[in-house]
Amino acid sequence: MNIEKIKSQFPILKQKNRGKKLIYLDNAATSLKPLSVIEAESDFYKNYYGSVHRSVYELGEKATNAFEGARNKVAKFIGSKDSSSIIFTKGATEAINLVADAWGFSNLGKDDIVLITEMEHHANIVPWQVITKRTGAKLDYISIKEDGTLDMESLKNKLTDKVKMLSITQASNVLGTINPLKEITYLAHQNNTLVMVDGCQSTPHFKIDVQELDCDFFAFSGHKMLGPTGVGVLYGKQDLLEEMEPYQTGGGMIKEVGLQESTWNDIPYKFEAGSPNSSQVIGLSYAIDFINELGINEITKHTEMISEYAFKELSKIDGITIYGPSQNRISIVSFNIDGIHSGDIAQMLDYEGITMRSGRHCCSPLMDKLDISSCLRLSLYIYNDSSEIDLFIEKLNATITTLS
Ligand code: C6P
Repeated sequence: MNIEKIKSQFPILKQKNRGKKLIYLDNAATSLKPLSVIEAESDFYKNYYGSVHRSVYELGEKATNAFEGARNKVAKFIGSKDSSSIIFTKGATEAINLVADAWGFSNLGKDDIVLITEMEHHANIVPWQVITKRTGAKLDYISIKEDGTLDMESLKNKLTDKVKMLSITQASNVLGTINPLKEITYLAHQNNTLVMVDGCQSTPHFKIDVQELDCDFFAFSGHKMLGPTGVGVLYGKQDLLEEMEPYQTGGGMIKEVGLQESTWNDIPYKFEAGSPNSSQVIGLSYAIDFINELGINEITKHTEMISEYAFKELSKIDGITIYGPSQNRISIVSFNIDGIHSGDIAQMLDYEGITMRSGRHCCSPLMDKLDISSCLRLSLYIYNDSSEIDLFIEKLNATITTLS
């Protein structure tokens, strides 16, 4: 990939950070936006803005066509055979809440079990805590091993006939671990357990094929894959979505409304109450175009290559502990330096123009499991190159010397 050409399409990379050249290493939190995505939203507001799904006038019709065109594009992007399986949400968090609430309330009962893993983000923990409390079900955790991979023996042992749902991240936002999802869905389905996948960190990095994975639900956020904030996607198998009660109610999601009762619209509209986030959805479709033009496999290759380089260079630092496996990972490297607080390092690097996240990364149970209060996280994407990693390592070494 031509990284300089890619960089030139991201206007914010011309900005300075604390007066220094911006080195953006916080892509797992959110990615930067190419000009085509920024302009797509502006073009919508300038040239064909109107109310989606509700208008007979030309502008509204154009807006609706763009919105539904985005749905088709998302379906193709993740290998869904039908666009009615694609529900737009405001992010992965809302998508997981939707399933926990709408599926969980009708399908979980006393003593049923929802299984998640010790490496989940709070977005894939808390919604399940709430729904299991409401329904009398139990929440249980699959262990992770010392090397940060999933303990498949623990998974097999915990997969009893009481387990109705297994909700799991495809890639960890701290460890970088990629979970063997095909094997997991196979085991779960043998047990009549549904599988919900948190695809927040995987979707920006490698090809997703929900049919091949055979997962029942799949969630991701647009803003981590070059798209706007405020838009995410829930994929669900059609029969499951059809059986589920709505998550939110109001305009757009109904067929008929009487004084006391209403009937629900077909999927996906049953789950899209209210005027939708149309500009963000359209922006997301341009992000998908951008990714498709580069080629998702090229993106995988590039991010694997630079993260392997970063992993190798970080491993040379005295007193470093790197979390997660050395192989089969996405381009996230989390670490701590003996005797120095992660927040102090992140703050000093910020003054060198280098933006990284430090803290608990919305993964408190994982932090407890690793027996740490926080860590630093480097996360790379398409516009990062090895010279940025060299600069980062140089500044990190200088910071360690200053703070030791
Ligand atoms: N992780 C991070 O810095 P939202 O906020 O809905 O777009 O995504 C939530 C979410 C769910 N699952 C995983 C695996 C995630 O990494 C995230 C978001 C960011 O790691 C913000 S905390």
